[in-house]
Amino acid sequence: MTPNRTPKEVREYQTPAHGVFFTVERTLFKGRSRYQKIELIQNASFGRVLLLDGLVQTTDKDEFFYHEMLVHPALALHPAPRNVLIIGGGDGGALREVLRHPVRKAWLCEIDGRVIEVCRRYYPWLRRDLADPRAELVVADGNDFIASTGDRFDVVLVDSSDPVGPSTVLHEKAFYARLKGLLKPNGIIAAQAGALLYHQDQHRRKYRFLKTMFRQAAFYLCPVPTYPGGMWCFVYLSDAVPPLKSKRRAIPSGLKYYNAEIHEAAFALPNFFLKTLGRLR
Ligand code: AG3
Repeated sequence: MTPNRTPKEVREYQTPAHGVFFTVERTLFKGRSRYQKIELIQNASFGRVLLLDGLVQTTDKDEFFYHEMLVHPALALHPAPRNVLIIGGGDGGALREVLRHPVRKAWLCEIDGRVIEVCRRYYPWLRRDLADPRAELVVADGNDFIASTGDRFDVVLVDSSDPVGPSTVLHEKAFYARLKGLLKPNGIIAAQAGALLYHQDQHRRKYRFLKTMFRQAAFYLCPVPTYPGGMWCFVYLSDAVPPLKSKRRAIPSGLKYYNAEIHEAAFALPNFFLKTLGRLR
């Protein structure tokens, strides 16, 4: 008789009563930095799975949904994206997508050097891309970096964690005001904004201030199967370039999710969310 052994697993509680789990084939890294708990495990269905403080950040199987949709809507619309800043994104997925475009320079500003160290060891794209002469790694708090940098950016991408907990500051008005001050003419910001199903109050609050700050402020969506609720929100912000029906530069080849039709469709929002945003009564 085979003994009935429960396999080792990691879980994310997406609400106190619901969540996802991954059985652990192998623990690649488990440790604590001064900022957070870092776990990288190997799972038979999803490949490598990175969790920070128990929240799923990146899985091999579905990271492209998220990273392509964070990066390409803004990068494809900007007429000439030369300087691009990524805040967060220590796993390098966003940087990988940015470098598919003919940018001059991409800054990766990640607060946790330990995350970079671990990801560099296990994600070949991060090793490759950090060696790209266009990439500059800055290990710093995004808020401090944007307060002190003398550079200006065509596109800023915010690849932060959830709009609750330690990342809360990266979802607030003061942060967006500072980001806006760093944009060159035609500048665009795209930021991950949290779960469609779970962060409605934060979305309402955020939309209220964003639409007073930017001529173009829009939420857009894409599925991320392993994230809470399965459907994820992003914001698109610009004073110059509307998100829809703008002229697009060539879309890089070889993408797995993003295309011209997905772009237009991503800005269509369900009624309950339009109500949250005050765009439907
Ligand atoms: N940053 C957003 C992850 C949020 C996921 N939230 C969660 N699992 N509760 C992703 C970093 C990937 N570069």
